[in-house]
Amino acid sequence: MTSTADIIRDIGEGSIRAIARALSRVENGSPDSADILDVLFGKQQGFTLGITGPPGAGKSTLVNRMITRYRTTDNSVGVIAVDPSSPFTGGALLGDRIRMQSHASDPKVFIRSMGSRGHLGGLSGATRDASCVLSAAGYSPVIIETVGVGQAEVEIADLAHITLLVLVPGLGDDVQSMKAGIMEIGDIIVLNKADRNGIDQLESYVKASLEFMPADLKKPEVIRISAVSGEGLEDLWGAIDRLVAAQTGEEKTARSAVKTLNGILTENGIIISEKLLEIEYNGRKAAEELILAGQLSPYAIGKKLLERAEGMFKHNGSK
Ligand SMILES: Nc1nc2c(ncn2[C@@H]2O[C@H](COP(=O)(O)OP(=O)(O)O)[C@@H](O)[C@H]2O)c(=O)[nH]1
Ligand SMILES: [Mg+2]
Repeated sequence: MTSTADIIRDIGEGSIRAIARALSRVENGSPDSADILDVLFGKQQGFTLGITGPPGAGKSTLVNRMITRYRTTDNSVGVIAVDPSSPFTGGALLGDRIRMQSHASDPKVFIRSMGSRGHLGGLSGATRDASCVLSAAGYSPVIIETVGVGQAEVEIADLAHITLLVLVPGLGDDVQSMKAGIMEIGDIIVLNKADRNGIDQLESYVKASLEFMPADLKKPEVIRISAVSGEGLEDLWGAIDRLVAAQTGEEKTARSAVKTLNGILTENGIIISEKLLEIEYNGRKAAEELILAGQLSPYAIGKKLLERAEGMFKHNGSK
């Protein structure tokens, strides 16, 4: 196995193979992934762009346009396509690859599909760590495309410095915008397929919904585009550039550091809890059985584990 130090050195020298290797290790939660990420964390540069929205909204088509746009300024572009490992998204992902294929042979474009394999932090943890690797390897922007408008996607989109919510006419208002809080995901709401009927209704609908946003939240910009024809893209690029410019380096770094710490604490909490379950109940499975048998509630178990942890800390402190 290639050593951590070798991987990090090779990433510094721009080795695509080392980047792919680091990505596999962090995705699988391999034992040295924390050491790799520890070094790479401080080397991150540039910015991350999250793109979320219902399947078929044109996210991948837009990502393809974005890659072209950032390649003309000679940026290296990283793309993380998040695949929730559902049998239904396999096809969508294949479609993504085809739509981004024009960039497949460009060495300065790195496209990675993410599954939830092994990573304790689930897809959002795996995506966060992959984004750290790509960003440290010099890709900017790192674009994170995630399918859907549920809590998991919101979490993933929230990792990025700037997030775009892509909506389209005719996909059903129930799916895309009726969900409470969905409008609050995006810094920019992109209304794609402006060439289609229904775009005016969608725009009125979205703008009306934004009126109900809590007053202390910044309202997202709403921009119409057609990812296929290219209409409106200049406006969108301008809006993204303004948001990038408005975030100072320190703000971006602080935000990303706090979010990363929150994620790691949650993951550590899971590890510690599993260990405590082992000590106290002979493991999670046995604890679950106690709950199902009606002998203990999940709350009682949670309380017991915390007491146990506190007891351990007291014990260690008094030594
Ligand atoms: N008419 C029209 N079709 C589009 C537009 N953008 C994307 N599409 C089409 O919508 C379909 C889904 O696009 P895709 O990028 O895979 O959507 P994703 O699932 O959100 O990534 C494809 O057939 C695209 O060609 C657009 O602006 N107008
Ligand atoms: Mg897609």
